[in-house]
Amino acid sequence: MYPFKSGEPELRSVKIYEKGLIIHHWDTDGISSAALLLQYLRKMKNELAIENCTPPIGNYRLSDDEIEKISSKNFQFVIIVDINLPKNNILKLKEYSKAEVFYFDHHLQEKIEEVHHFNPLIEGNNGEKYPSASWFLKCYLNDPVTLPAVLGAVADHETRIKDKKEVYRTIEKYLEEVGLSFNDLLRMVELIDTNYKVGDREGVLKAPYTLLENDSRIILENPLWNKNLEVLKKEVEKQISRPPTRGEGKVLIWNINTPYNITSTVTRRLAWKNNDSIVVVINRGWFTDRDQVYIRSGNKLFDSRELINFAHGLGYDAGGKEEVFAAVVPKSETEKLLEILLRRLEGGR
Ligand SMILES: [Mn+2]
Repeated sequence: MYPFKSGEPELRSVKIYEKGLIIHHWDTDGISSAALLLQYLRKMKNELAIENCTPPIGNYRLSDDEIEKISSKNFQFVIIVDINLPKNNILKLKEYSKAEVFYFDHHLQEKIEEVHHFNPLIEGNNGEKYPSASWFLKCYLNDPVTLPAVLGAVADHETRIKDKKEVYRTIEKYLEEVGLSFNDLLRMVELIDTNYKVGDREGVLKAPYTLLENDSRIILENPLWNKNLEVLKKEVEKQISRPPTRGEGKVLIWNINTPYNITSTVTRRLAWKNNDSIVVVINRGWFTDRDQVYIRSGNKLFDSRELINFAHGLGYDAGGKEEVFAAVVPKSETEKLLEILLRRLEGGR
């Protein structure tokens, strides 16, 4: 259980209100976390009016327009979950909406004192025990292990969740009890994530309500999500079967133009196929005004931390993981950034 200060989840204090908003990430962990919050709030006070929203897919900040739109609806409380919004963005939301703001996350971030900020990593807890926002919420709300809690954890780590021994043991026990396999979980995550990958923001917003049913069949047999998955799989296969735009040397480049948010998947698959190279994928088709630049190597041929910091230093919006670099670049600057990155990856400075 998450160590509470007072013995009761502080979130309970929203009981005095009538109207609230949940802002969540568009991926399975965000959707699962929203489902857990909805479930908790409904159970606590049936008459609460709760809405949910997600930033435009691919944007890790709320625009001024969105903040204004939210503010015009007079929410008394806002819960942000699983999305690492910039601090000034959250403070602006608080100031304009005049709502009480709760923020639950498990990303590395600085503590925001001006809102009710809950993040086990900031409090010095072991990240191993809180692999996802959904898992953290399960602990925070003192919930039993449910499908949304499990799905968020599997979504954020895929098969690597098996390395987190304590959590994985709990998941295995859950699977045995409900008669599901780990592959079923992976399949559910894949299906739920189709919503954002095809760019269906409405679908993302409806998904927490589907998860609230706590029924794996409703997820596995969802006709729309299965259709999405078929379309996405075909598109990924199509993109990875094309030859690179630049195929010589240590760095291979693919210029793609797909309207789907599959750049990460395409880059991963290409990196698996080209183990001895650094793979660069530029997708020109997801945003109208910006390009996605992904770099990945299956063999640790570059230091992504270093590259991310370098891009930040140049003022670019970049992030990633151990073996992945991801950036979103205004179209007019893509070529310039690519040139700089390539020089770095190829060894020159
Ligand atoms: Mn997450």
